[in-house]
Amino acid sequence: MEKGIIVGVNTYQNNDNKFHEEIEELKNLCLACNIEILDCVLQNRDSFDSKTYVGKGKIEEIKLCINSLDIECVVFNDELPPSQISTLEKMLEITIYDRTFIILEIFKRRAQTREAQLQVEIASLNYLLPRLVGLREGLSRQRGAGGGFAHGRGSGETRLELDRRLTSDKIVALKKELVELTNLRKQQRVLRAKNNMKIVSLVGYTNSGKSSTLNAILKHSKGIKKEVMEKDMLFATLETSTRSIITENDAHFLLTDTVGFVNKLPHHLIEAFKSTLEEIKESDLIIHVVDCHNPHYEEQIQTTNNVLKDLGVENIPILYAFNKSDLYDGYFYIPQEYDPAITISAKNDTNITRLIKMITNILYDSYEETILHIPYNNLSLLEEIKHNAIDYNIDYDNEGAIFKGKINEKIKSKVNQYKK
Ligand SMILES: Nc1nc2c(ncn2[C@@H]2O[C@H](COP(=O)(O)OP(=O)(O)OP(=O)(O)O)[C@@H](O)[C@H]2O)c(=O)[nH]1
Ligand SMILES: [Mg+2]
Repeated sequence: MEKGIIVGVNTYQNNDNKFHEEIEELKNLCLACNIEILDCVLQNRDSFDSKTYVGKGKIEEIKLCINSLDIECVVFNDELPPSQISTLEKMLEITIYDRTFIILEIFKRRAQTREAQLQVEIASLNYLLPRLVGLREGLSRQRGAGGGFAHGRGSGETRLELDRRLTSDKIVALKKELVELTNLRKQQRVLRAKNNMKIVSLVGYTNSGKSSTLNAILKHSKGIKKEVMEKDMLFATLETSTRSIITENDAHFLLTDTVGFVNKLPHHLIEAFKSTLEEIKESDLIIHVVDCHNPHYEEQIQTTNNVLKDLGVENIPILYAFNKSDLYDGYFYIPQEYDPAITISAKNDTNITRLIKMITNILYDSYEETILHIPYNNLSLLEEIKHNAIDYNIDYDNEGAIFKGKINEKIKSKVNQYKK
């Protein structure tokens, strides 16, 4: 483990809570990168110092801290512009990381599929591009091998220009490869649309239980039950996975698990993950999973909603699922502004059938309760009706089939003459 300290500036005038939550979260993000945080140097200010992020006095405090605790790196709670990084590295003579770098590093370690790897690499290179000054030993920073931003400083301007060009070229090449993969996704989406398939996306703060909720719903599905990974770690899910869900009453939808969001999610990451997150925009319904046991759940909801806004997600119904109710002491009252909403425990299977019922009610809102009498000479129509219906049962009499259930707009016009 590398030994580090965190430096943070609280610019939220009236919100100490939010700031301290961010610092706690950064500690966990650092742990996920094998950095153990031994101390924090924090400061309240209206804005960041343009040269040194914190005030001059604080720089001395950081130096003392570095020396007394044998610190190897300093992690800043915000994304630092390139000029601040080089100033701070000169002043402190130590490896410097910022929040964005740490998050990118975690994503890099977790990315499994080619698509996720490409997205993370594009985001990292875009982040590095303006920070190339001093990065001489290749583009990927070697941790523990003098990997700070300014190490190896001293080569000429021409080398820097070359590095910049090589990095830009690499970004272009990676983007091209990503577009090819994304096109495949698009084709799959077109196919789904043709099949009139409903799409539901699970979104929410990292570690809130999105993947667990998908698995819990899957247990009640009549379809194939291939579970997704759930784990107590930040950003366990980096790739979207989709499962087909068939409910007890034959409602059918596709359920998609997505990457979790976090405070100050780097802009470059959102950009790079846009193609994957694009799917959220095409959903018929979003399930916003919230960890109601987390004391900062309301801020996490806000952060998630802000990222959704950044992605251009609008006019899609949102159903709030307040998860981990089993951990909550007593009864969890859902604040009024979150509506429709439900408390669930993905772990204990509490309220999952009710959640599924709410999902299908919203998805199939426009479906109409109908009774039809289909003659035996037109039974092929019955097959088509079944594909466009939910909650149905079929009986037979002397003349044909009696269908009772809910049907969609598409089939309604075709069956008018058979209405009872
Ligand atoms: N007690 C309790 N723990 C839960 C519940 N749901 C999920 N968890 C735990 O919370 C942790 C995170 O769950 P995930 O389902 O991986 O969370 P996620 O939202 O998919 O997280 P990321 O993919 O990292 O964004 C795991 O350790 C789960 O076992 C629940 O209802 N109750
Ligand atoms: Mg997950």
